[in-house]
Amino acid sequence: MGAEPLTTTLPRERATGTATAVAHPNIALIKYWGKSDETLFLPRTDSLSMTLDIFPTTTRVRLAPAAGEDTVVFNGEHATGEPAHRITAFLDLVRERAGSTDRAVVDTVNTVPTGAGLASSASGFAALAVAASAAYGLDGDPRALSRLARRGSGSASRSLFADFAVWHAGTDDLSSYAEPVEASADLDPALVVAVVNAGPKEVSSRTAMRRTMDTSPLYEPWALSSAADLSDMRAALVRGDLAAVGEIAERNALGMHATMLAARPAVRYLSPASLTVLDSVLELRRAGVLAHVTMDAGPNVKVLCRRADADRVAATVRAAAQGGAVHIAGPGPGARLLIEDER
Ligand code: 2P0
Repeated sequence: MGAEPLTTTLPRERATGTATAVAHPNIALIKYWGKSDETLFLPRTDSLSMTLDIFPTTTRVRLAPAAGEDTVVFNGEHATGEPAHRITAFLDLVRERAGSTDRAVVDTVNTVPTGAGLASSASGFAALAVAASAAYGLDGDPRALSRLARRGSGSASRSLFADFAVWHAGTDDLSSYAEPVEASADLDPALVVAVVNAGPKEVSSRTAMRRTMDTSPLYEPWALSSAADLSDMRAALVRGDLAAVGEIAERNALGMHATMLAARPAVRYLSPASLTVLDSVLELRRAGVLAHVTMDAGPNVKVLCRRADADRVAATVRAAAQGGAVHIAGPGPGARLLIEDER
């Protein structure tokens, strides 16, 4: 399972003025939880993820030199408020680096079904970083794009890359970037996404990770153990040991949720329905099916299993998910520019 290079890089003198890029979501198997620098989006720990092959985000950036402000269109609707502000703040960074004052029209189509419970900030800022870099004529090198995407949302740094990626926490803007991680072709994994509650979250991940770092006595022990989890995970990926990959991912995620439960006040994302899905995965394991869970800043559960077992795992968690949707994903492609003909 090789890392797919970005298919197109554009030298600076070739600012295109208009560019369209596509990127996919990623799910962390070793979690990012906590920042050492909130302005630069430097994480406290390294993290490692699998890019998915479902629910791409496609983003077109068109420079509008005559316009007085940026325009953001999200799934055909004019965006305002915080979502539009985050995109304008990101474009300000791009303009500063490109030495440009041109405003832009950003048109984003996100294919995650409403309520699918998969965050779109990772695929969204990865696609925006690639499209905006081309439109404004910035460096299209994958590392530069990963560093830039990080400034929109930390997890976006990993969606630049196909299959598995590690995000090095680093110590400054230059040293904090993601890159592909070696994994055996024997792994052949699937992630079954069980949507147990698609409602809006009560505490944003940004607020929750800050509170956890500031108040949870379990945070530092988890951060330390996460470093060990990451090196164990890398070795398991190389030897194609999906059982070990799953075990490590599950303990890392449960540990992250433990840090939040010990925060003051506690942050609890897992619901009774999440725990019912967790129990159904334990049942699968007792029946000899290789399956492990990971959960993010919400109640949905993702189950890592062999691709050959994905339908069976999906049927089991669908029954446990109490009417929630279930999606099956495999390892997905890296972010890339679209050539005009593809649109
Ligand atoms: C992750 N999550 O590694 C972790 C695990 C949620 C739990 O990255 O503040 O939207 O924009 O950098 O990337 C969600 O946080 O946060 C996240 P910001 P982001 O996938």
